[in-house]
Amino acid sequence: MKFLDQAKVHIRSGDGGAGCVSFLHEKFIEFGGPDGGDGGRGGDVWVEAVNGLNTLIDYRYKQHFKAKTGMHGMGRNRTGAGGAHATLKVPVGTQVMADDNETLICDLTEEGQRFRLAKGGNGGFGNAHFKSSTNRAPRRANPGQEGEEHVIWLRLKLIADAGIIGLPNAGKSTFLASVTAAKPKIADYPFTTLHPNLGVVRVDAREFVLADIPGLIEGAHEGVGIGDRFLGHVERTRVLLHLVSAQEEDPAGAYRTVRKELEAYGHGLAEKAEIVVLSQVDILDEAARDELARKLTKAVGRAPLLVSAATGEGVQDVLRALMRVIEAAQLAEAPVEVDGRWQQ
Ligand SMILES: Nc1nc2c(ncn2[C@@H]2O[C@H](COP(=O)(O)OP(=O)(O)OP(=O)(O)O)[C@@H](O)[C@H]2O)c(=O)[nH]1
Ligand SMILES: [Mg+2]
Repeated sequence: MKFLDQAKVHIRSGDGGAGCVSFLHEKFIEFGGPDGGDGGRGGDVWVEAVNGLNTLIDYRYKQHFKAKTGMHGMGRNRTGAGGAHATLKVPVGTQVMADDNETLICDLTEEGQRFRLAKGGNGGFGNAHFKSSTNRAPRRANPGQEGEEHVIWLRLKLIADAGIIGLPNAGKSTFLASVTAAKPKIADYPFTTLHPNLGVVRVDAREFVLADIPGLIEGAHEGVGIGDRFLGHVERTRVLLHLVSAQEEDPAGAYRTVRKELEAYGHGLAEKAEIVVLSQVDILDEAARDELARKLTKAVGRAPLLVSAATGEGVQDVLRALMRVIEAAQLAEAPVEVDGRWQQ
């Protein structure tokens, strides 16, 4: 199963600067020769893989990248300066495809890897270039060559940073839909979700990838229901978002059922960081909320966050809590320099 984040981007390299027509005029030099300099080269468009980006979300906000035009040549044989390059910074693992979205242009698998997507136009020759024995005072210069224009696709296979788990109908897909552009199916019957869905969450100018999986029920680890088939998708996440619906009469029991399945499944799922949330709280009044929160606190050992994906209440707090865990995990994994050597 592939989860793709993709973005269509328009790029254009810079035009070359024009060559210059100029003649040397000096008081005691009778026949000043042509001295028009060449135009500068237009800037290229590059793509570069960098660390610290997980998604292509930035390319949903900015889709046009243009390098600068080269400067025109000038008299006294001065060549114009080259135009500035434009560089698309993308996460490691990004593939660049041609405008058919099929032909691979480059595959950026390592940090720092760069590829030139569009070459800047050459600068035009100034008239000094056209001087010859037969034409000692050429009045011609070339315009700069035009830059290249392309449409490209950026594609990135996403790996979820956070996974939403819970019983069927806990509101997992609703939560995902309320914080990302993902459009999972939502309905009031169990097992609405048959495949995991992914979305990109943006919170406080940072971003992470959130996955929603089918609901878990008792016996899921033995293949009851369908949730177990997809637990593998949350194995590589850094944090679990465990939703317990406020519609549950026994929230502690609902919480324990899911925890038991995680433990039985193994693969480190039970040891993963977990943010516990009482979801759909908009259906309850104050007293009922307190009651359910108290029961859940007892089962979990700490107070749950109270959230309603329907009204947005508490949602930002959940996203921030997830982001904190993800960032801490990323920091712990980042290579550090010890005695001049990089350690993983
Ligand atoms: N009032 C209210 N209803 C909600 C909220 N979140 C979800 N629901 C409703 O609860 C039902 C189940 O929501 P889903 O998001 O499909 O639940 P799920 O956990 O993805 O369910 P499965 O995919 O079947 O495991 C739907 O009818 C939703 O409209 C909420 O915050 N408030
Ligand atoms: Mg669902």
